[in-house]
Amino acid sequence: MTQLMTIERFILQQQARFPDATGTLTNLLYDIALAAKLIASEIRRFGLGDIVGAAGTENVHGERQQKLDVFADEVIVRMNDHTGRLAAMASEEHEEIIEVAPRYGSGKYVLLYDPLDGSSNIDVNVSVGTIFSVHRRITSGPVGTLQDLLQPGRSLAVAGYVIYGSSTMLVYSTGTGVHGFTLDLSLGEFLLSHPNMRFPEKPLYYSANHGHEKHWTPGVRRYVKELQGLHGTGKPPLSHRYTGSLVADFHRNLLRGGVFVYPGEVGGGDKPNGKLRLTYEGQAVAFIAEQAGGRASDGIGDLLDIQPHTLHQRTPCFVGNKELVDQAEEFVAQYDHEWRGQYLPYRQREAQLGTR
Ligand code: AHM
Ligand code: MG
Repeated sequence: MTQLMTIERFILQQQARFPDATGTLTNLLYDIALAAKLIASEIRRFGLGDIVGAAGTENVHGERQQKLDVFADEVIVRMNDHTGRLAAMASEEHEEIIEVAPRYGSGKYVLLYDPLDGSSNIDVNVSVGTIFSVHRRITSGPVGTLQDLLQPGRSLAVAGYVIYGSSTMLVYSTGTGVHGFTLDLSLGEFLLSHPNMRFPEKPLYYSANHGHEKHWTPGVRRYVKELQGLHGTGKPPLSHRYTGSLVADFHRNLLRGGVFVYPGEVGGGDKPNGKLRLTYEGQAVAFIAEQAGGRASDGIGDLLDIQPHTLHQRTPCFVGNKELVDQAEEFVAQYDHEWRGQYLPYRQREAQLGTR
């Protein structure tokens, strides 16, 4: 009989390769996998909840969507706030750092997450996701601090995402490749379905919100034309695919090859640093991309090298096959001189602070 590789078994095997490991990270990953199962189960029931709710409540649609975000957030907090594994957390749903009570011990790690990314897609039955990243704690007081949470992606211990799609998948990396697990509903277990995920050499897709094109810089516009094969270089065009859920777009591009583009906006656009949050969206996909043979950039340099200054700061993001991301940087360098200051204010600030 073929041996089923559950996520627990796989993580334990990985841990065995590091004799000094205490198992904390392993258990933290179990906690996240369990939270993912609970969120997946609630998402599956969501449509039915709507029918039930429609009987008595006004405006159930909006309220319910709100509740699913909050539900996902609460599940993750409750699953992790008492285990002694974490010193602090940060979530898209919380303006401030989520402190972990000192009575639960001061854990060695901090967790950053977006509990339900792509939430505008919940109502219309398009895939959504959970994104998470884990840093080793760097301070030593009784509770974790912002300093522990604001570290460059380069020093991540774990990053991953869960996609709630036609099936639920958990994809993660601890820095030794990227591994994907599919939730088997009959067993209630995540089973290894995609070991050692790598971007295919020949990319098929690019993902970008073309509705914002008039706010793109000249470099980004030219870059996207290049992706469309319009520069007469003889390269085959990439097809365009965009869902508005980062996890879904990134996951498809990881499996089929491609690049996700959310640039900074200029010329009256209201997103000078793009839309993605650096710490719990950008860093996580960047870490996974690199581990899968790809990379991520903010258009100027590696996204993993950016030192965050605030929990919810945004970053322009080009992530996917390495050569496609390299190419984005080339176009920005060649055509966007006049925009750089406006386009990437926090890079400027970093330069002023001398942190890069
Ligand atoms: P959210 O965290 O509020 O859901 O926003 C992030 C999402 C990403 O999943 C997605 O890539 C992006 O927003 C889509 O933005 P837009 O609708 O501007 O294309
Ligand atoms: Mg989000």
